[in-house]
Amino acid sequence: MNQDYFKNIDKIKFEGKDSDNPLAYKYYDASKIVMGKTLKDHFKFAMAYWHSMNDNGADPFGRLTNLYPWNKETDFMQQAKNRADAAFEFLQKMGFDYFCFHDIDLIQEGASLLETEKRVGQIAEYIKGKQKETGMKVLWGTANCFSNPVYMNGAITNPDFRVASRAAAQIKIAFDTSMELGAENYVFWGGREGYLSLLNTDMKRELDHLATFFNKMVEYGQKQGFNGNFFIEPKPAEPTKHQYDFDAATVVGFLNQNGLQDHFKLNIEVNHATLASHTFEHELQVSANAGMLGSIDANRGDNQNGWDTDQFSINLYETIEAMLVFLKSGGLQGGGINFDAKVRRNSTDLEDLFIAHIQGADTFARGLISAEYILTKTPYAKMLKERYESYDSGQGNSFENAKLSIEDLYKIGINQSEISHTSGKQELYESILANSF
Ligand code: XUL
Ligand code: CO
Repeated sequence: MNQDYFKNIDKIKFEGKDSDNPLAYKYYDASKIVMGKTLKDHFKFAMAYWHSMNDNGADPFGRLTNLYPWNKETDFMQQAKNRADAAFEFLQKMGFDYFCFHDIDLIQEGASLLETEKRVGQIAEYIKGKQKETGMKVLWGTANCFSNPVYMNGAITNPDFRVASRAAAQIKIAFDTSMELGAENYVFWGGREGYLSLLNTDMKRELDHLATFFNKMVEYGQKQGFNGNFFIEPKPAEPTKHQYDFDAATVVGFLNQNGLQDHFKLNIEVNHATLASHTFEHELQVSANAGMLGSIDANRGDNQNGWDTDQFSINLYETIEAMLVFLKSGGLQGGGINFDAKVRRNSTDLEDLFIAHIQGADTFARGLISAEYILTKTPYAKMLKERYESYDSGQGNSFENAKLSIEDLYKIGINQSEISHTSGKQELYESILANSF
């Protein structure tokens, strides 16, 4: 049954910055070329199934405020089909080509894992049919190994092997389903992989289990002919007090230490970066430094709140700084921009979903266009290059190429008298940024 859930909303068009139509793109012109590539190809915008199709406004203090029409159906299979219909209608109207999902976003979890496997398999068939009709693709799939109470002590890092093996089985099902739907990537977000108290935790053993499991997933993916990327999505805490995939640097270290560096990349989420006391651009840069900048979960936090508010992106300054890193490091490896964001509990109109995603897409488009402007039309790149020019030739260059010993450095350094100050020009860099849009 193909209902028209958003019948009052037409396909969202690009109308330009002077438009006052909230249901039109002001900056996201999909075919616009920036740095030699269309905005559509740079971004690969994706809808997050769990927020946009499943969220109902419930929070830890209050019941749901907004049961979407496709979720009102009580028969779980019909509900899942209605939800898929709504998802595909939404994607087509937004002009997005991709979605991301957890296994149990697609359909209500069964009483046993076996029952869940059956249900997920059935709805995947239905979704595959809709993909054939519309050309919609999966940016990444994942397993929800954090909602079911069985994971209260962790999933793969659970002290009890019975739970760890259940998590492994659930991940295999989610991975197989993702492959079935042609997913370009597969994500691991370890919301319950970590500890609440170190007193009752053998951290080394748990981390070794995680590494062993990831290595087995690499083997399994190869055996199945998976051509995509595995991504780890760092987050320091929430729901677990301390999560093992704390931030990008921690994850890069873990991957390198366990021989996983050639098979994994990172999925960086804005609000996870800020929870780790970093900026979004810092986390992108750390990933890019390691050659592991895979994908982005786009949202923003709230300056007054210390938790994951998952709000849609509107922070232009933050996005421009991020897009500078994005362009300088050659974009994303295999991934895209997934709006891991939800409308507020009191945003209860269906059009709010559209307005939120439009603003998110416009913010990224505007950020990228401004970053291109900064890199090509302002002194920015030259200023940055000149800041390091003492390493471009002479002794600085010898040091950079590891040709100077500590004794050599001593001889050079001991004679550096009266080093004049060189301004860092931070305010000038900031004014370039502030005048770029
Ligand atoms: C949680 C989060 C997840 C992952 C996928 O903070 O970001 O939704 O993106 O499990
Ligand atoms: Co996320």
